[in-house]
Amino acid sequence: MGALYTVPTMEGVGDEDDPPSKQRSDSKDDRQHSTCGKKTHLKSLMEDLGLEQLYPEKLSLSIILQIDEKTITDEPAKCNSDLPWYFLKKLMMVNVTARNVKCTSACESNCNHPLLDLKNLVKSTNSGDMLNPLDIITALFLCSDGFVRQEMALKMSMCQFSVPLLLPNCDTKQCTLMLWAMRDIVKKYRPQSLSESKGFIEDRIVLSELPMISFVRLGECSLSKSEILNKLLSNSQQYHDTFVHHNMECGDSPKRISNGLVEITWYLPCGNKNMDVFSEPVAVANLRGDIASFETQFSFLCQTSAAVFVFFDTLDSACKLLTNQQHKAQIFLVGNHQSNHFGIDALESVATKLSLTNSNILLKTKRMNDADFVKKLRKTVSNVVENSKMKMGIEQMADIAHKLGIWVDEDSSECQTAKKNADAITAEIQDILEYKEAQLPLQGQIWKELTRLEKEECRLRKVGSESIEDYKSDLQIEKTKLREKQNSYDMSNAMTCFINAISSPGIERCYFLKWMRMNLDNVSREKLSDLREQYKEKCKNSENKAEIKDIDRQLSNSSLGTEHFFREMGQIYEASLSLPEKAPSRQQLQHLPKLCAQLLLDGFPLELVDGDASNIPLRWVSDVLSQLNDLMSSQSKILVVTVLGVQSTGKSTLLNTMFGVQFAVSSGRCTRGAFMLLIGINEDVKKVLNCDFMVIIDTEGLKSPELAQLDNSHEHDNELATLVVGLSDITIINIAMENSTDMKDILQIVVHAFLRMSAVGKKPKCQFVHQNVSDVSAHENNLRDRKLLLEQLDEMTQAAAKMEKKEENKSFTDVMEYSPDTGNWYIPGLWNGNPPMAPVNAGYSEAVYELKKNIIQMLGSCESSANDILKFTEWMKSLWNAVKHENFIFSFRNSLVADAYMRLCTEFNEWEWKFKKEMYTWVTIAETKINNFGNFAETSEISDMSELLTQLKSEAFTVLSKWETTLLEKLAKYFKQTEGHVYLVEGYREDFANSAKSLRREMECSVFNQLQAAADIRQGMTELDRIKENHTKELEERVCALIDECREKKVKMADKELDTEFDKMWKKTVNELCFSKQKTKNVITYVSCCLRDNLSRKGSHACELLSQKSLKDCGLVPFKYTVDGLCKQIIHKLSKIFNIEDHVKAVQNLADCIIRSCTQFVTEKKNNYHDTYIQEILHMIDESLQNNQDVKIEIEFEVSLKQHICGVAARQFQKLHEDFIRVNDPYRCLNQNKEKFRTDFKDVFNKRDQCQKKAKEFTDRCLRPAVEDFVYCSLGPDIIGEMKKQKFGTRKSLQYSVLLDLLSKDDFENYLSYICSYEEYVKTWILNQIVEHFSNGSTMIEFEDEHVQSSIRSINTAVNKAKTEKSCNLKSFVENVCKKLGDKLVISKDALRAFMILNNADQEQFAHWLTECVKDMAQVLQEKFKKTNILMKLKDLHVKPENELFTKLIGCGKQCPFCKAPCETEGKVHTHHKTSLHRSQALGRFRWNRTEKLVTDICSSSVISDQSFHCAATNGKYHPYKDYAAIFPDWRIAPDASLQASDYWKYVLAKFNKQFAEAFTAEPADIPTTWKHITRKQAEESLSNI
Ligand SMILES: Nc1nc2c(ncn2[C@@H]2O[C@H](COP(=O)(O)OP(=O)(O)OP(=O)(O)O)[C@@H](O)[C@H]2O)c(=O)[nH]1
Ligand SMILES: [Mg+2]
Ligand SMILES: [Zn+2]
Ligand SMILES: [Zn+2]
Repeated sequence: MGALYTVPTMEGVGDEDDPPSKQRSDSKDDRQHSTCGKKTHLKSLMEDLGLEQLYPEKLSLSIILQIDEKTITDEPAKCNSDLPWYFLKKLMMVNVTARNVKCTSACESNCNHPLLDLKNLVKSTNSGDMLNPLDIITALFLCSDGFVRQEMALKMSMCQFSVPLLLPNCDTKQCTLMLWAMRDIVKKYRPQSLSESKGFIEDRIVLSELPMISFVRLGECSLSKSEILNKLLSNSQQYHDTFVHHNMECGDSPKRISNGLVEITWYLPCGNKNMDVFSEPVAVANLRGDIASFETQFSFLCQTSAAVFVFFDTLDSACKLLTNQQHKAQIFLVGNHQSNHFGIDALESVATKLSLTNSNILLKTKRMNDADFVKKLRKTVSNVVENSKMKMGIEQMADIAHKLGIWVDEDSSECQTAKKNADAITAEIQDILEYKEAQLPLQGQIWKELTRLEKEECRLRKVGSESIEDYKSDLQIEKTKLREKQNSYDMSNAMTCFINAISSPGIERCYFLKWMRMNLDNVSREKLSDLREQYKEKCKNSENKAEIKDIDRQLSNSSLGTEHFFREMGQIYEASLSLPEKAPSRQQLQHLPKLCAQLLLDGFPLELVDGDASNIPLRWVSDVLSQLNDLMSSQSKILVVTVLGVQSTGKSTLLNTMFGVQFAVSSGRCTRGAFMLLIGINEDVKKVLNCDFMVIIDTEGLKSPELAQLDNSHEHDNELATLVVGLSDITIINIAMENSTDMKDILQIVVHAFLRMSAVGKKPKCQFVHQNVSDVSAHENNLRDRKLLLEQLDEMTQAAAKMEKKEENKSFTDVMEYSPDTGNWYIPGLWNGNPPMAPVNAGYSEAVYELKKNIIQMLGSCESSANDILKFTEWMKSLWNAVKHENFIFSFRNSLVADAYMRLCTEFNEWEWKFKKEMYTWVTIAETKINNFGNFAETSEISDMSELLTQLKSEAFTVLSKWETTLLEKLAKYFKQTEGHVYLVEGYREDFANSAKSLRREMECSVFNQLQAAADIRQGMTELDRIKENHTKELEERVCALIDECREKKVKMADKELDTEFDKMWKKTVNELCFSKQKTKNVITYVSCCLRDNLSRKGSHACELLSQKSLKDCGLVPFKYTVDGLCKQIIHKLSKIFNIEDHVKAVQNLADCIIRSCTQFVTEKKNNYHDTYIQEILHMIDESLQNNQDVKIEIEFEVSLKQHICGVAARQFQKLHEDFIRVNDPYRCLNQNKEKFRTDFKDVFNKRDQCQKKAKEFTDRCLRPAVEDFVYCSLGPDIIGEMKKQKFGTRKSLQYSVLLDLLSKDDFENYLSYICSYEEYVKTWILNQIVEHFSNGSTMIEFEDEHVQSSIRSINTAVNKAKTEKSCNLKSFVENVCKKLGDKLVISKDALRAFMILNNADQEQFAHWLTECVKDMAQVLQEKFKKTNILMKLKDLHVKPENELFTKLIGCGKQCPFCKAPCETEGKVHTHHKTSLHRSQALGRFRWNRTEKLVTDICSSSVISDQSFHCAATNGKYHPYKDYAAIFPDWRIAPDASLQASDYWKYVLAKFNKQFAEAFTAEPADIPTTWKHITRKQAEESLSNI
């Protein structure tokens, strides 16, 4: 290198182009050479920069763009290897300070010297260790692949930095023309000729044919060429460093690899004579190093430039170099007359040889300062530019380069093949509109029409008076037709080529897409940029609405980019999905989503929303995303950043600056729809951010309201905003509007979107970015503005809330987290000066960087919303589906929300069941205690039943309170967790808390009642017990006496004799005993009393009605509601308007339902009657009536219903009571035990050993019934628990199972009873399920066995304990045993009493036999259980599983006011009733008035149509369906978002149409065509959509 160069180095010359020889003598370099052997300059520099791994050309965009630690920390560069990254980071954010790269370590060591040390000070100012920025740039270019080079060149040109034209490689001496690298640069300028017309030229710079002026140096030169060039190009107000020069930071460091570099820059006029340096565009090239060393470069410049300016100090030896060139270029010699070495003679000889005139020679003389000199130079250059014919585009330079042996960066085969492929496609384009119609036909009118149909399906605006379902079916048929039409097209030539090309591997595909993009841009640029400019102009004055609209249409027609090809791909794919699955033409397209997903991973954008059609091709996009998910490592998390704002306010520019990406940017309407792209996150910060990819979404600008009016695009804006806000974790709201009223209208859209999100459970964050605010103190000054902004936001929130009928939202901060202080950013204008020559404002880049850091930080902290791609897709689908409906919030349905809700329900149900189960057990124990009280309960310290009751009640209270707190705590904890998207169901939290509280209240009431009843009943029996006790005693005495008597008579008596003696004695005694007949209460009077008391609160009329009929006469016939009397007349008047039948039916239904649950309650009661029973029944009735206020009832109805129920109940209770009296009648009891007395008598008389017999007797008569009872107490909860594990987990899963079962039975009668008597059907169904489940398998046996065994264990323990306690006789021993069992087993007192008589068995022996007998008892019980069938068992269970499951799962029992589908919302208390499966009104017996045909309409569709309904609730007046909430405020009827959920009922109605008609005595419905095609499988699948 530089071998020819002989002139010695001059000290102190101010040239930044250090000769290579100086480098060689550089001490550090020498040192390096000695230690590292044969290391070249290039290698050693690469090592210094830490780039050796990336050389050559291994640096790719994905490395540069990913977010890593350096992105978020602001650390200055510490060592040389930091410098390239530091530079790149700043460059990617178009920061003009990017080239000021320097390690801090060097200057720090300097600052740390507190002492005066001049020597060191002098030494350290030497920047020998510093790296020249040019070296860094050269090194990076050498390491970068084509795409990074393009990106760097583009960003450098935006900074108005010079860009490499010829890139040297000091190792190979090979230089490369950077044609590809510069391909992406597009410049816009206005030459003099267009300044009048305000026209402009926009062109890809490599294609523009411009005169190029080159500046080179010959030998040493004391003039700083680069600095002079910078001055030459800067206008008077603003100096800008286009070229690196020695007076810049590190500019004086020796260049190690960048000599031989030719840089280029452009001067482009803005059309203003006073400001333009040159009035015509000109390219300026600058060769680094001495031409003597870089002849190739010099030759290249001489052949491509209009003029070459040679800077020199001395001329002689090198003149050959100048004269040898066959230059096309004019040569100018520029010398410094002030230089010591300047020789006028040599100059003259060279000038003569080159036949130059004075005008070709510029000398800087003593009297000339820099400014004068630059002025002179400028004039010379101007002359050349104006007169030269030599104009050349960079693309044309490639040939010259090849001839000179210079490589061109486009030479690679991948690049060339890609170019060929792209050219083949774009060469066909003549007229864009025609081309699109011919080659991309699927996305045109057909797709727009499809979009219209899709939206109409959701909005039903044009349904008129037609049947909605017919209308929807027609829409579907139309859609199918359009898809067929799409499929009828063969794949166009262009698309075939396109798909082939993007199927090519790796780098070639990237080249292809880039070529396509550039080619298409070139094709449409001329037209588009003109249109965009016009659009921008016209928008300033919104009076030209029609024109604007026209331009907008033209813009959309004339634009053609790669996105149109991808869009077509999407349509081809979507259309193919309507083909049969096996169709080859469908199979062929299966791979397209994967292809696209790979492109996304490579950093290409994906069009989410097609802005032209204003729709998302949902299947296509979701399939691409699901493929993407497969390609990513499993469960990769993503975070989403979006930008929203008015048109052309620099949204895309902001994102590009922030993330270094390339969204389309241009002045005037540019982005359409919404695009997403992926940015990788480096390993080092994945943990911090808790995500693997960042998704960035760029959106089409919102139109200002004035513009929006003209094409209804307000709707489009709204949809777009809702979608992207819903998808994003952070939304950047870009504001660059001077006009505050305009801003307000745009914000309204945004605020609305946020409100909707908060309503569906998502709380995205937002940041307001105010553009073009440059003052440093902006933040302070705008304090007032921010307050104003917040006020406005609040106002808008209220307005939006009103529109969405969510008026509880009062302020913006209700809707989202927002703080005026941290949520606002002020960003100065983008350009520093006047384009086109203005560089990007450093302040802009810095402010954007601050914003970026902040956003990334915020993302790091929002852990709970980190989603993966699949969830993103799910959100996209549900948001878009809801957006298509008018009523977003009601229409929104998202499976993630549904999942989260289901999870919560399942959890909550589990806690609730645990609570209930524990309470059941508790009550059983408490009742046992009460029942055993006074006999052998171990509560000896309590003497009084009322005391026991109080104690138990307070205990119950504690347990209940503990459980209530536990439930609430569990709920709170549940909402604290970060998994499972719990934040989505935050809105239901209150409902669940209320449910917990209500459950506790209910339990408390029921537990207290049970305790009270048990205690009272027990108390009532004490007297009876005493009597029985006495009787038994009396008899025992008589028997003893008889024994004595008999013994005296004869030693031995025959059995027969004994019998007669005993009978005689028995008869006599019984006759003597007095059996006061137990008094039976007249339950009916009690019940009447309670009823009167209950109704007394309802006024005198109620009491009057009550007294008209005696309770005895009530409830004898089935309850039938009739309208009579006055009522009838009133209703009859209305009956013309609304169906009186409906009303009667509704009331009757209500009555039936109440009667059913009361009957159930009554039959469940065992034992004696208690007043609490009837009170509970009345309470149940009141509650039901309260809950069903939508059914209008009269007081007459209430009274007669209560009378009916009480009448029935009173009779049942009377019987219960009488039975109880009878069972406990002392005479009967005594007689029952007669035989026992007899055998005991005989035994004692005969002195037989009683032990074994007594033990058996005790077991059989006392223990076994008690154990059996215990088992039946415990089995209920067991069965419930087991069933809950099955499909009974939640209300929804139960309903799902019932429907599935119906489908599999496929029987009309079943459907009919399901529809007509839902509760009864479900109840029977549940019972059947239980029976079925427990009939097979051993579960039941296991449960029973477990309880039997546990009882036996208790008995054995009790016996053993009693043994140790030494009782005086067997009686007290047995009493002891019973006492020990007092908490667990209720031993019948009657049986025990009988057992105790004449008992003289030996304790030890008895205990022994007892254990034996108990062993056998297990066997006996098992046998017995085995013989009892499950239905019988269920009857005997204390807690009835079928009832418990039913009440739990039937829930609130509400049915859709239109179709009677049951509410499926969990929890007893909820704010809104909902069901996901509405059905045809036909199933609710609705028919058309005239034709009597059943109505097919489904309420989920009706509520979005413009139709009206009328019913009793509207007082017969017509009311719009859309506003159903006004009539049924606690119902939420969501449209069928999937359009498939209702398939189930459609299928059923279509199948059983005739039968239903018959059953409802109507004419069959007109089944819409599409319904007939629904298969059973589809019906079944539709259930999984709910
Ligand atoms: N003067 C000035 N121009 C800017 C600023 N920010 C962006 N621009 C220019 O404004 C034009 C529009 O920028 P884009 O980024 O395409 O704007 P956009 O908001 O994405 O536009 P649409 O997508 O069409 O709505 C471009 O030419 C930008 O260079 C700014 O702060 N000041
Ligand atoms: Mg944009
Ligand atoms: Zn309904
Ligand atoms: Zn409900």
